[in-house]
Amino acid sequence: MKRLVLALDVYERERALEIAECTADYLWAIKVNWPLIIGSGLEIIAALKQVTGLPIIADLKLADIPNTNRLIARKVFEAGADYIIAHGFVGRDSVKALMELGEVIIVVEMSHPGAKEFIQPVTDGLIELANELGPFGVIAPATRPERVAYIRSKLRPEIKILTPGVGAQGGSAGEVLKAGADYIIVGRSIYGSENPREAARRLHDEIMGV
Ligand code: OMP
Repeated sequence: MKRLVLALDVYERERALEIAECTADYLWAIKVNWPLIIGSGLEIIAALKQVTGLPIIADLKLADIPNTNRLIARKVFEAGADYIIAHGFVGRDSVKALMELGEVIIVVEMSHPGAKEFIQPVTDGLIELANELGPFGVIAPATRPERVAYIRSKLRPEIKILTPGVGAQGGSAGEVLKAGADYIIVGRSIYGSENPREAARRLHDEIMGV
């Protein structure tokens, strides 16, 4: 089973399409974040789907009132996104508004050091929110496998755990998968490598070996 998500955080359309095409064999999905959308426009979603045939995760980390979340998400799903990443701390009404439009992934804890300041203290509440609403998945930190194990122990088993932070942020794919992650999200270690296809293949092999 493919469990690798490419975080395609480049600006340029041609570069994005080239990297996506040469790594697609090893990916489950491609994640598109603000850098690529700002650099290449929302149409990049359809172009990536056409070139790779893979699901697209729109990582906008939406955190607004229900109406604004809805206005944004409608356009993003219309553009072809299969999943959208949203913050849960804004409250269940804001997340529910998105879930009426498509598949949602809720951030329950982030991978950077600053996540310990405000997000980690409310992770338990965010897990409860996810258990109540039943999104496709949650985001949890590959940089803290022990937190992924904790989140897995509290989360309904059918809700997937997607973990960024492998490679450039110091996390290990093997460790976080053993801790209970379903998918790993990797950006710079693939798109910043001299040979993105080879970097993706190595990660894929590591995943298959777990
Ligand atoms: P690299 O650090 O380059 O592998 O990229 C990680 C990707 O995951 C980037 O697109 C980040 O915006 C994203 N991300 C995190 O790094 N940490 C998080 O806590 C959450 C995300 C995310 O939601 O994808």
